[in-house]
Amino acid sequence: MTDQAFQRLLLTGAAGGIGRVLRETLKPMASVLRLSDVQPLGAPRPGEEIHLCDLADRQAVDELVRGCDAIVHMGGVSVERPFEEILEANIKGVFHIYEAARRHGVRRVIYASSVHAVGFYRQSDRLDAAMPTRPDGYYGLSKVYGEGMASFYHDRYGIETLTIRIGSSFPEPKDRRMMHTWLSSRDLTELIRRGLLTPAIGHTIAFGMSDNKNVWWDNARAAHLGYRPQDSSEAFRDQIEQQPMPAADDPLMIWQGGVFTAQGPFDPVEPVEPVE
Ligand code: 15L
Repeated sequence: MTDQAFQRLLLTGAAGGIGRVLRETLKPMASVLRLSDVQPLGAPRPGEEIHLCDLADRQAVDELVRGCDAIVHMGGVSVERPFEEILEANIKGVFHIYEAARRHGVRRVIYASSVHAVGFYRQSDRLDAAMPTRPDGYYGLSKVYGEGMASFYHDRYGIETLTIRIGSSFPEPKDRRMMHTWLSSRDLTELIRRGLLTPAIGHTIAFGMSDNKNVWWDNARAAHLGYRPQDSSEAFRDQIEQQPMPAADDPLMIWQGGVFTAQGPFDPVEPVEPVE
């Protein structure tokens, strides 16, 4: 696979934790890396373009996508939040991205979905990409919506997408659950590279995990990508096992989505008089 495969590659969410890493690691793939976020991104470095952009603004996203060959869509709200916030950045946002891709002839998208699209599976369940989604909140629901968007724009318009259900992409796993879900930045970058460069991927869904010892997910349906993770959470086992063991009924120990399954509701409920 060749590097500098793209003239202009768009990275959304470039100010976020993952985005800041990909700003460095995806640069070799394109002559110009166009970066966007609602948060400041600093001054452009050589070979970069900076576009501050609210994903909820359809016109602004249309301008953002114009002139790009491919899109790595990491932008949006990345945690559980009230529905109205998720609606703007994630649900409208992903529609605006695909609609702009269609209008400007972009043929390939990498879509950052999440473990939270399947967060209400138990940790004892084993999943592949064909199993039904089980979102664990509004955030997870927005990721399911985005996966549907990717499927529809492929079937209707031929735009190809690698949907990555990202587990936990941090420098290190933070707790026992992340021993299963951890994805190193090196492996994430490689998975994105495969998604951008592998011919004829249609709409492929891959679980974004490193070569961890005990995993919940089977990536056989994404085998055509040839993704071979290099890192493993095992390197952090000793330090993670020094943490106190959570209670057996802690969501962290039961659900694939961990604590996200127990967040909300966000609207304070007025006490209701019992009906006689
Ligand atoms: C996600 O989707 C979040 O964006 C990230 O912040 C982590 O919480 C991750 O899932 C996870 O559940 O580990």
